[in-house]
Amino acid sequence: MRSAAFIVAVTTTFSTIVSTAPVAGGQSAQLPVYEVSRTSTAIKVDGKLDDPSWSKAPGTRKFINNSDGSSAPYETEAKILYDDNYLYFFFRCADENIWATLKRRDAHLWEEEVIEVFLQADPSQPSYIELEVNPLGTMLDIYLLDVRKPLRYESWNSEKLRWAVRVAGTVDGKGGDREWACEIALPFEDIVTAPRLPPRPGDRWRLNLYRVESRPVPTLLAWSPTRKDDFHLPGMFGWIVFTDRKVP
Ligand SMILES: [Ca+2]
Ligand SMILES: [Ca+2]
Repeated sequence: MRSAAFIVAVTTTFSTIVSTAPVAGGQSAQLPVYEVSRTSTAIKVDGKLDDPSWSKAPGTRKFINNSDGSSAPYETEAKILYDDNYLYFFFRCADENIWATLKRRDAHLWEEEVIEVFLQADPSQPSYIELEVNPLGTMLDIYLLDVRKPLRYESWNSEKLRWAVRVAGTVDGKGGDREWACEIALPFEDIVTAPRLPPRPGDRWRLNLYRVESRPVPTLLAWSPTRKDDFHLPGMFGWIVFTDRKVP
């Protein structure tokens, strides 16, 4: 169910506009809203945050525990930009022990450490896209027709999808690491349910961003916590709003 109430409050430091969603017990959860700036220069997808556009893009609020919205032990931040052809994501994950082993595209990356993007461009339709990237740079891309009803994801691949990771540490499950980062460029041409492509200022899509941590402590983190042990709850996704704010 979608919330009728949309924008409740605005602050300036982070994109912390919120909307609300009903949750169990008749209470409502606050859903984050991120205003997406438009980049004038193409993003170089190399896992580095050194593009001038990223420095001007606001960060999301810090990721929190998916189960209850409490503050998380690992710092995670994301940024989002768009241009005529792509929706860009940047994740930065502080991590003292980075771990993943899976190297085959579309492997079950969620069983290890990974970041995830869930995007529902038309909230009136049940379909959504799921992307996962692990610190080894392995991609899982899925097109779901409905909740947990994917097209065969080993064969559905976004052809123009680009991504890269950068690791400050070693991906070996041993301590002494600092962080890892991931950059993704998702081509609009694969977001087939979007009401308008490219999106125009004011267009609103549903989105959630997640992080699965395994070592040292298994933890599920979210930008917009679903408050269940389940990421596939589009009604609990946050919102992105495309703006005409331009960054270099
Ligand atoms: Ca870790
Ligand atoms: Ca795939």
